[in-house]
Amino acid sequence: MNIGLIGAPQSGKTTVFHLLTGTEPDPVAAHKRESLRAVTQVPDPRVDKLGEMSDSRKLVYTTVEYLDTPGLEEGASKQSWFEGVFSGELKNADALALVVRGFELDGALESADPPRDIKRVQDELIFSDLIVIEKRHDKLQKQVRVKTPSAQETMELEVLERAKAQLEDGKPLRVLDLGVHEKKALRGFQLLSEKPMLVVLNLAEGNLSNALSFADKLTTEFAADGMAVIGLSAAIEAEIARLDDEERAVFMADLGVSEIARDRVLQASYKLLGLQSFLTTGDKETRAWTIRRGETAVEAAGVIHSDLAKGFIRAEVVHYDDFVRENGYVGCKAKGMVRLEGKEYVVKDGDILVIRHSG
Ligand SMILES: Nc1nc2c(ncn2[C@@H]2O[C@H](COP(=O)(O)OP(=O)(O)OP(=O)(O)O)[C@@H](O)[C@H]2O)c(=O)[nH]1
Ligand SMILES: [Mg+2]
Repeated sequence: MNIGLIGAPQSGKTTVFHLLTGTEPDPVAAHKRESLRAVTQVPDPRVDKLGEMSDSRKLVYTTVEYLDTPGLEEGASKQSWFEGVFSGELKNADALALVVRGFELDGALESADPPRDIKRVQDELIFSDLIVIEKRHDKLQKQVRVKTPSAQETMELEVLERAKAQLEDGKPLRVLDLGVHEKKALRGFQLLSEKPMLVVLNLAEGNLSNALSFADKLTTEFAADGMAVIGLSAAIEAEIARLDDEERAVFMADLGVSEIARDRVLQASYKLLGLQSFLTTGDKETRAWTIRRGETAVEAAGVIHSDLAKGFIRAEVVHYDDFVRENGYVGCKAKGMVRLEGKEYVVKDGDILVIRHSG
């Protein structure tokens, strides 16, 4: 699963990339203008808690990969942000995180204006998709003029027309209501405005708590476009990351912030991908595993090991909240909270599973 960082030049993409992935800036790599990729763990307090309860020797978290592409070369300002050499990499991403500059920058051509930048990038995404859709639409239309279209082609043409209308209306494809087959018909085009998108508002250091309510305001403003906005200050977060626990508490209290934004962004982008976690726990290890919303017990078993899916008999399921409340398996079993579920059981976020299997 990977998330591509996008945004206007100098909006703070690379700063946010290093912050989210815990990597250090490398001046040599930056100079080479190569894209950066790094896998990072998604923090999960449930893993920590279960690990403690089970006295696990090892804790394993889920992961997400981030991708940062270099900004445009100087003088390339007329080029669309998404038509450059790195557009292929972005088209391959499962989701996008749009970094928006909320701080004033010396030498910048324009002052910070987050709503303006969000709209601009959104328009760029829509424009880029429109080119792809129109091309395919024209080609298909020519074909159906000379020969009777198959059912598949008729459906595709219909979907393309709906997508085109949506884009011409200035709206992203992510909020177009499509069925499973229609979505599938569009998948191959790797359309950018269809990808889930999180906005990371990179705010100025001063007055951070006011700034965070600004992020909430923007979330409301852009809700209809299917985006969520999270505010942070990459500069402050980078500093927080360098402090020890005690200093960190003091520093955060001074600023009036209660949470590390890095964790919020990582968790939000995980959810944004339509992902959720089920858990396994024991003295050997406590681990969070990734599944998509709606996946079943046998699919979850397959994530752990294909043999578990093949030999699947039943899953013992107890939810994390019950597990903690009853202080572990013994208490849960006594209250009948450990259920036996079959293959088709839809796994919920936070379910703790034991797979019973043959062989
Ligand atoms: N004051 C302040 N400056 C920041 C912050 N985040 C980034 N910057 C500065 O903004 C400039 C651009 O940051 P980058 O992270 O390189 O931005 P970018 O989007 O990767 O830039 P390109 O790749 O060139 O498009 C740098 O000078 C950073 O030091 C922030 O939170 N506060
Ligand atoms: Mg950069």
